[in-house]
Amino acid sequence: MRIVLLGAPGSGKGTQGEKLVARFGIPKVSTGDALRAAVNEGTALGKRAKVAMDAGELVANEIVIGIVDERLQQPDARKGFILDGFPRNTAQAETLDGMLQRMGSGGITHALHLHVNDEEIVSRLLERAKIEGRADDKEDVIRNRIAVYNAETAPLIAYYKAQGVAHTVDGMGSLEEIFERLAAVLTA
Ligand code: B4P
Repeated sequence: MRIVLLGAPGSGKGTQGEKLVARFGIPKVSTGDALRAAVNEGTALGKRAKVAMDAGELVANEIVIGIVDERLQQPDARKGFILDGFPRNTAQAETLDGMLQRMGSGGITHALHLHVNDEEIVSRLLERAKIEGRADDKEDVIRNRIAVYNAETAPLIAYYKAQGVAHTVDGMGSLEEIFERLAAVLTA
């Protein structure tokens, strides 16, 4: 399985991605986690990424594409993978298709779209802000991240529909309920 998780910020991509790793035994690649690690390490790449992340904007395509390209070359990704937070725009999706073609693996098998309403997103992320204190979990930045999602990332649902691999799943409810909905799609 070569899975892409789509959804607004706070829709549960990272949370459900972890559970999918445990159930299906394939690695997860999170561009958000990789970028936060680079920011914490203070690398040149991290410094560039931080400006965009703190504003709730997308980080430059060449940075995230480099991260994913390197990770998908690792042997454990040959048996499949879960991409969490990538692609986030059409250019990234087209680059990913090209990468998979070059690697001789098939294309994306499932694009799982977690659907959650905006008010729930804001409330989840404000809750996370209290626990983790992430710089981009402030209300004005969250609203901008939602706007960027709607403009740049939401069109990917149609992109993957055209490939016949898109599935929208209700992302509201308990973690277990949502996980079972995703697992049902993957085992259908
Ligand atoms: P990400 O790290 O991908 O941030 P996210 O969208 O907020 O995460 P996610 O959706 O995984 O959070 P989750 O729901 O699991 O990106 C951060 C930034 O990095 C972006 O804004 C951008 O700047 C940059 N970036 C990343 N990838 C990029 C790319 N490809 N191109 C360009 N830039 C990129 O968790 C949210 C909270 O909700 C948690 O606290 C969780 O506990 C809670 N939650 C989850 N499910 C719940 C449920 N069912 N009920 C209640 N709470 C729930």
